Amino acid sequence: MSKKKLKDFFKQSISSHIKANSGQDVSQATEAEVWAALSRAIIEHVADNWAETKKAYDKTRQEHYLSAEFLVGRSTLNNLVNLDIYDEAKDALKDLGFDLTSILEEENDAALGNGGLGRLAACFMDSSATLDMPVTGYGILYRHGLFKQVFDNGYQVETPDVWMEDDFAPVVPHRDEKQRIELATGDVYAVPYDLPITGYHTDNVNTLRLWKAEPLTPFDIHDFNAGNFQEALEEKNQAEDIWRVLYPNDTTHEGKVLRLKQQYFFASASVKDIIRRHKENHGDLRTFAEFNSLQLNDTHPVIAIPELIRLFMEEGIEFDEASEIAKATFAYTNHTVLAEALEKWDINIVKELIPNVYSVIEKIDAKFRAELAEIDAHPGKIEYMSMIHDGQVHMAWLASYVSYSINGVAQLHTDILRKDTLHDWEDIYPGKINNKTNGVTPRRWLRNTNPELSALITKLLGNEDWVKHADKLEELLPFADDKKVLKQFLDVKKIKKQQLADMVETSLGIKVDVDAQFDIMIKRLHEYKRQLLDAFYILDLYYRIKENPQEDWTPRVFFFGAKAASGYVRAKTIIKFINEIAELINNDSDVNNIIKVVFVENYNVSKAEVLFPAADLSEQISMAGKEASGTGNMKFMMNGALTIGTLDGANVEINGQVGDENMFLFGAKEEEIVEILPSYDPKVPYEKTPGLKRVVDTLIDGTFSDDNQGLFQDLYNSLMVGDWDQADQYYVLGDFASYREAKDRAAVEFNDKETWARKAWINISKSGVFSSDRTIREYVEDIWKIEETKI
Ligand code: GPW
Repeated sequence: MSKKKLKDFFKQSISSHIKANSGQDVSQATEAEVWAALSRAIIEHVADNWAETKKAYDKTRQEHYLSAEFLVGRSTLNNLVNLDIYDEAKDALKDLGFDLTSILEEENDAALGNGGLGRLAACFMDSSATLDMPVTGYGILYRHGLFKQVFDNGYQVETPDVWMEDDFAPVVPHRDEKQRIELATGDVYAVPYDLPITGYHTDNVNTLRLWKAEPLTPFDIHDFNAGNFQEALEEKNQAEDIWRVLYPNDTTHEGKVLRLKQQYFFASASVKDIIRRHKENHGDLRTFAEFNSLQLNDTHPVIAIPELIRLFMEEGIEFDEASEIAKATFAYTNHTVLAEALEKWDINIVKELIPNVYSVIEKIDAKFRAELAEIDAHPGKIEYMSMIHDGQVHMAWLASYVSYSINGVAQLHTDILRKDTLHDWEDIYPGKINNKTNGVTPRRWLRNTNPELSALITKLLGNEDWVKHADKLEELLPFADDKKVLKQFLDVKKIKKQQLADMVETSLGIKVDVDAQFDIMIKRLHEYKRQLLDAFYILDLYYRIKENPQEDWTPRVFFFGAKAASGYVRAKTIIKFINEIAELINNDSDVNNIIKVVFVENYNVSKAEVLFPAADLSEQISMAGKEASGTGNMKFMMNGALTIGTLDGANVEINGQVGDENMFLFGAKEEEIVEILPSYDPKVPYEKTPGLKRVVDTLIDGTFSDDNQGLFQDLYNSLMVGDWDQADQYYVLGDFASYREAKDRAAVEFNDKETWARKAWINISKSGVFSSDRTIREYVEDIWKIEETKI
């Protein structure tokens, strides 16, 4: 279509969607209505290709990506750029009297995920579509996504995320493809809502299928007629509970019945949908594994395994054959080695909610035990590895047994799976465990959030091919010695820092200096990620500046963004502690022209899009061995920030790309931690490291107030009291000296702008391998065995 025709199409389509929805002329519409109409116009624009893509995929082997979370964020800008219709949409809106940029601000984030795991799934959707791969995502259309965070006197308060009313314009329902879900508490329907997933500069349009629950009947007419209005709506309420809200836990497992209900609900709906499609397209259920593979994003969808076997048995296939098909169908991704995240369900919960599924799990368990006895495995080992033991169903073991592939998400993480978490599985099924280092989509995280840097890259490389072939970023490397280019990079960085500064001033009323070093730590709040280490550093720096105001201190702004799970008291205490530090520093005129602390409220994907491009220094400071991969580390790198980090997760691979000289490594290594911890006494660094005692003691000496709730005392105790496996489990005090040395060095080096820019440029040039396109290609080649299917 010509540019003129496209623009006319958008004008016409937006106008008529507004008329149809509100009975009004576009000139009367609100910006929110225009955004919704634009979303519908985009769907109209891709509709034919979308249908054709589905048809093409139905003829071939397909991958189905099951995930309880898809942290999509906003879609519209991404779609306009991918479809190469940004200018036409902008011009169309201009003619209609609207400004595209402010229309795009109307879109609420789809916060259907907690953090890294959910955002990874969203990046995978983008890459699969861009690579024309037959991949469909399946999840839940949560009515309320991750809670909205507000600060009240420095404390985190959670409020519901109201991101959609009764409908959400970018998704389309397919009521004809609804599924009936069998629950002991009463059956419900699962109705699919499809979000189109556009790829960058391709015609293929993939699908993210999100399920909503509905009652079988809208209300009970007999109860209603009898005047029992509550009872009349009971079934409806039960169904709505299922998709009401995303559980706010990141890397911790809570054995709540409703959560199992959610998991079973979307797993069952997805499996039924996939089986239906397979039957329609290929007839014979016995060819299922030839045409379908299901990737389980952590253990959250693992209940799909017994469900698939159960459904096959209902179709007359014997258990043994059905389980062999399942073994050729499922693949499992593990995202953590933290024990508290490995999902286990009390037998009674599973039995009561889904008795027929439970009896299949028992069969799988028996088959596994028999297979292990066959190879003379030690009885103790069999017991430990079995899916059912100690009164619980062990989801990770169920996944590990049945899946034909188990993958970790960064090399170090996979190594730890092999040697620790899953070492028994590695012994018995050598080769099953494999690595797929995470990646992030360069469309959202570079091209769209940093158009200024993208324009510079495109100018230097001569075209935009790098957006689809991120390995081409390596061709930027020679410019690391080009002073003019480095100057241009610094100019871009300043623009991005100004944009963040503006956001912070508008939303929090804090003014920051864009020439200061922007030091940013954004991720979920968790003890293992060690926001506390950063906080102690800042507080120590504050005291050092107070003592020596005349020294040549590098101006710095320390940014945080983090949500804590609502029930995770200690994490919430750390938020309060950082906010107390911010109060102290930002209001002290002796220091606030040198350093400031900004805790960005309600950190989410849209705020991340402003934060990543503005960073000079990227904080990746987890205790070595704990962060499976990290993906924020990759987004910072792509945008030209230097990493300060431990050798953990994908930091190890970032280090492999850029070398020691282009990042700031510190802290104990994983193999050292293993040696140190058994005899570790945090009181030793506490006493010995100059300055450390002073900052740790602020938790108990009245420097800060937690309104006498004992929260800071508990945090202090978590560091200082108890045996080695209790006191300072995450080695905050142990790594403090090394962290301070590295961060002081990063501050000094920042003063040499050109050297800093050169290092940042090397980081950008070497970031191509962290494109999720690379990751998806590896899944495709090694696990999924699917083929590019271009329409
Ligand atoms: F516990 N991750 C996450 F493993 O964001 F399931 N939520 C989770 O519930 C889990 C893991 C789970 C993260 C990892 O912490 C992070 O290191 C990794 O980069 C990310 O998943 C994507 O693999």
